[in-house]
Amino acid sequence: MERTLIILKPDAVQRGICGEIISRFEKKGLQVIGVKLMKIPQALAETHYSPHKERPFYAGLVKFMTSSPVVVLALAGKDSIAIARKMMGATFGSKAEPGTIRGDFGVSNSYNLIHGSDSVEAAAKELRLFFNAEELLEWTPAIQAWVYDFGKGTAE
Ligand code: D4T
Repeated sequence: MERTLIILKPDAVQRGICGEIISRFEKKGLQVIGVKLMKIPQALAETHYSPHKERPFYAGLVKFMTSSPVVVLALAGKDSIAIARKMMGATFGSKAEPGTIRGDFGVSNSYNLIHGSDSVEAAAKELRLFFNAEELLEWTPAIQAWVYDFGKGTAE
């Protein structure tokens, strides 16, 4: 199963909507294989957002992400990266479609509630940055056989 890194940003934690967001992923069928509350150290935030280093919003973004605790999730599922991104919605809360996490819960463009890895390479790198190997658990949900069709041997 593909893995992805999700960060419920400081605004999601402060607004008390982490449970609702995690619930959406659980109900969709994505499996939580890692979760923790943490305050992101400055150096980790800078590394994580280094692709945006030259962008005008970089300094504000790092300040925001280190300002208050976040909830970090590792999710697993077939095509979990694309599915989670679709559920998150467009980057800016003001533009995100209703039905998406950003569309339903926020209006701000910079306080946009959630981060999700955008590629297999980014997910692998980000999961390594935020979790030790032993913090990611291999487990089989009891409902797995009803979440996917395994009739042909693979998850469909
Ligand atoms: P992340 O990376 O947080 O999952 O968001 P996106 O993939 O949807 O968006 P992004 O990488 O382009 O932006 C990262 C992060 O920066 C904030 N941001 C972005 C901002 O404050 N001002 C801006 O103009 C942009 C483009 C929001 C998300």
